[in-house]
Amino acid sequence: MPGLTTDQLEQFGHDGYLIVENVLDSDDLAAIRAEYDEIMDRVAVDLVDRGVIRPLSGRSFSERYIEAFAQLDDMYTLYQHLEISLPMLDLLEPTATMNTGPAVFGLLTNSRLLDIAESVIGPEIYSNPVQHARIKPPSSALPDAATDANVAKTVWHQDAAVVEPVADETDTLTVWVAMTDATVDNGCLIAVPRNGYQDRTLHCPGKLFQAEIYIPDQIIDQQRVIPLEVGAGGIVLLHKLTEHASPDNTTDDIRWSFDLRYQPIGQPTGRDVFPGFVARSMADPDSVLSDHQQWAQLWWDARDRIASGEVDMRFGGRWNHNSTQPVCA
Ligand SMILES: O=C(O)CCC(=O)C(=O)O
Repeated sequence: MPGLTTDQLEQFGHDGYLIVENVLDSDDLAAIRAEYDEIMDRVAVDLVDRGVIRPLSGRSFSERYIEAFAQLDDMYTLYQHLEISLPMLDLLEPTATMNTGPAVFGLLTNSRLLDIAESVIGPEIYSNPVQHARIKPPSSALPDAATDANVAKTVWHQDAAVVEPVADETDTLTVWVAMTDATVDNGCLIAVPRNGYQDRTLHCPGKLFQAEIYIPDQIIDQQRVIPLEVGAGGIVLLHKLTEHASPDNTTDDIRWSFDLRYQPIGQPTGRDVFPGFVARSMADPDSVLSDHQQWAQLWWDARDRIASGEVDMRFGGRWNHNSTQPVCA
């Protein structure tokens, strides 16, 4: 599949978002679903053996996920096995886990995603480690206090605000991949079109977790908010300054997506305790990381370095000065 057309690029430049349908094919989606089915089965067996949950009766991933979720007090018990990054906690457990499976690596290095990324950022492509799996059960199945954007609604923010200031000039592109249809009802992305240039908006430090920074609702131009619905296998591109969020999932099924980020090689990622890698390079093809095991090992090594205190997580301070602003109260 070729990259973006000139019209699509122009639209992206103007609006700060672009919906592209049918980017992943059914084999791509099936590989990821199979990986997640396997994880779900493995984790469920362990949780049942330990008496944490009752055996699951659901057949599909979605049914089993919702059923397991409803029985857990702590979402991380299950979620940490499904997320594709480490939790942004100051104190990371040495046993913290995540999914670094081959299907996720296949997604990060998918040639159609890279063709599209290349249209925007050029042929020297680095996979930025700010990446997440979001598997959102019906909001009715969530505990009232659940605010984590991996499973609950996502507060307003710009992606340029979630990284360290060292990456302020980095040309990061967010590629949001729909694993299920994303609709208004199940909490698709919503965004404020940029209309060309826009700067960083004020963000407040997160209330429960410092890392969950947010733009207060009252400074979002609500009249201009639009939903970004897209079918399973489609993607949404976001400019790093585009204000976006996602509302509650009011359906009775899951809303599942991955958000990945790409940037030109050599620019700071803004989260350098986590590992990125060269995903495509015309200038130095030998530098491309194509071995899944090597990539996975980068993440486990990062976990060990952070958990042992060899490196600090070092995140989240950049918006703390706004905590006394009335708008952040
Ligand atoms: O999927 C979501 O709910 C939020 C995704 C997001 O904020 C992002 O991709 O930056």
